[in-house]
Amino acid sequence: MSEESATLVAEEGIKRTSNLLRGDLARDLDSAEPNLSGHSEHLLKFHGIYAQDNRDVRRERTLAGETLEYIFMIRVAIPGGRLDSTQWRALDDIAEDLADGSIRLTTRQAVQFHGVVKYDLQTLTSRLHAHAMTSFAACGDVVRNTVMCSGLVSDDAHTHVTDLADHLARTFKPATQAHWEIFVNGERAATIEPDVEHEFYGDTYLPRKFKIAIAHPDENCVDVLAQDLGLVPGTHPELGLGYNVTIGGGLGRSYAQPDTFARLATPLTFVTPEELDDLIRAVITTYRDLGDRSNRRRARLKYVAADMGVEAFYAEIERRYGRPLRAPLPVVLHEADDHLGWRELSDGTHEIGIRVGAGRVRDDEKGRGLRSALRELATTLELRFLITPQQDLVVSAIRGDDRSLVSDVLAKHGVRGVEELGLVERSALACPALPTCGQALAEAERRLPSLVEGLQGSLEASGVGRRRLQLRMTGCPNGCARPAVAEVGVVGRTKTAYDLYLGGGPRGDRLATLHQEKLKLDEIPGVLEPLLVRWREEGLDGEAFGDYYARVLAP
Ligand code: SRM
Ligand code: SF4
Repeated sequence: MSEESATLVAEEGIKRTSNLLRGDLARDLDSAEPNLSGHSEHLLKFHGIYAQDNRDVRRERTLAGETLEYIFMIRVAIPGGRLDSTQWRALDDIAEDLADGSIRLTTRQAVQFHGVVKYDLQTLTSRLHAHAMTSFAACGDVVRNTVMCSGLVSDDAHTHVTDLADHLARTFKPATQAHWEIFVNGERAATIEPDVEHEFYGDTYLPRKFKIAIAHPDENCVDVLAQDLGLVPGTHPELGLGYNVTIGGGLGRSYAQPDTFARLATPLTFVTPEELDDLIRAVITTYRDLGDRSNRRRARLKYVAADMGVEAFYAEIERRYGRPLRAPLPVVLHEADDHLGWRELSDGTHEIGIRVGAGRVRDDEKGRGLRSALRELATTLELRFLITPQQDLVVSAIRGDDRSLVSDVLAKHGVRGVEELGLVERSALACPALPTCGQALAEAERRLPSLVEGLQGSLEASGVGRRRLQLRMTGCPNGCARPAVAEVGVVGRTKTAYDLYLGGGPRGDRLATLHQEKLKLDEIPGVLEPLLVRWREEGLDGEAFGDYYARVLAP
């Protein structure tokens, strides 16, 4: 092994020797063991699957000398979060037959199934395939699920963008046939011709994940500056419609590695639709070749930008692009729309945004609730389902005549309307954390309702009135619910302690700052209340809490 390759992380070797993401997966999936080997677990991620164990019983099982309860999470990549009724019913069937009974909507408009056992993985992936869905490349060191504001799909004014997330998914999905051989059509595995991968991936793919978002020009629900690459549709005075491109964002940090940090993307250029793919290829190959393959914690594009300096980084992209990078148009970001409630669209159809609550679509113990409601709607009507980057769901393409039917079904199953939601609850996000996430240091999704209640209490006690307060909670600093850009970010540090970040904003254009470390969850409302009082007393007209904090209180 050369000195250079000796410094590469083990995952690089696993990729290189995997025969384009096959490795021993087929054999390991067939074995009688309930789990897979370490190498296979890494390759599995490219196929959208995470090996996990139920952490609620990890300790007692270990103490009793029993094997862990091995379970799998499968993430379904859904470009722009767009599904039809048939697909929604298929997802609902999978939740019932093969997972833990829930459909988990993610902050990147994907769907996750939790609690799947090894022997059901191929059945599940085949069912997805039968309904034109896939988990392939939803995880792994590749271009991930592209997020796109649901308003760009619903709104007639943006038809030129409607299919962009699908286009990017097709263009940047790995070319290897491994997924179809192993997870969909096993019998072909023995006979298949050797296949080739895209040049921009090569046989070791990217150093880590690469994320793209397409923002609405009038609102930033996708948190475009948190992405490796962001696209904001705009009109150039000479070139017409196209995209402003932002680059080098990312939010994850690690307590163990102080040289990791959250970073907002910076504007790169303006491209026409015809130029877009070439530009993305230039960015991806820059990342492929210059990203740090010796330290996975620092392997994201943002560190290439920060370490090289923006000027040199842009020059390298330009060289690979082979044309001068045009100056970007000024990008002005607007407050995120939560897409909740009813709206009538310009084509005369209607849509309703439904608050899901940490993205978890399920029924209550009596078998009633959101999951049943959505199933009934998907069975009765031909609808469009749009997952939002806030873990909520917009049910769209509702004909005028069907609007009352939709309202009745939701009411019958006890689904609350937007007017019944508290203002903290309305925009609160949380990552899954315990018991499934292997990286969780603390609870998040399961403790979100009590934190929401506490903060709602602080909001009311402070006399602020009916004003929004954006809360995001995660079980560790990886930042999966994007707390680093929230007005109030609560980030797990130990089993019982959280760091409190304040001062991000509703436009997603500023990082929050650390306000106080190692708080217990029930201390957080008390810490916030006096700050909310000051906001009421000193805030400017219409000023959001995050903006006030950043202007007046931030250290
Ligand atoms: Fe994430 C890892 C869940 C969006 C940054 N994320 C994980 C894993 C897979 C844990 C693991 O590696 O073992 C989590 C699965 C837990 C479980 O049990 O389900 C997980 N991430 C999620 C989701 C489901 C959170 C949610 O509540 O919806 C989101 C799924 C997105 C999707 O559909 O593709 C999710 N993750 C994000 C975001 C937000 C975004 O992309 O808009 C971020 C911050 C942005 C960024 O990438 O910087 C994010 N997740 C991470 C990181 C830190 C990466 C880094 O380079 O710093 C990790 C850790 C890792 O990759 O090793 C991580
Ligand atoms: Fe897991 Fe941390 Fe992501 Fe939460 S933020 S899902 S705890 S990796």
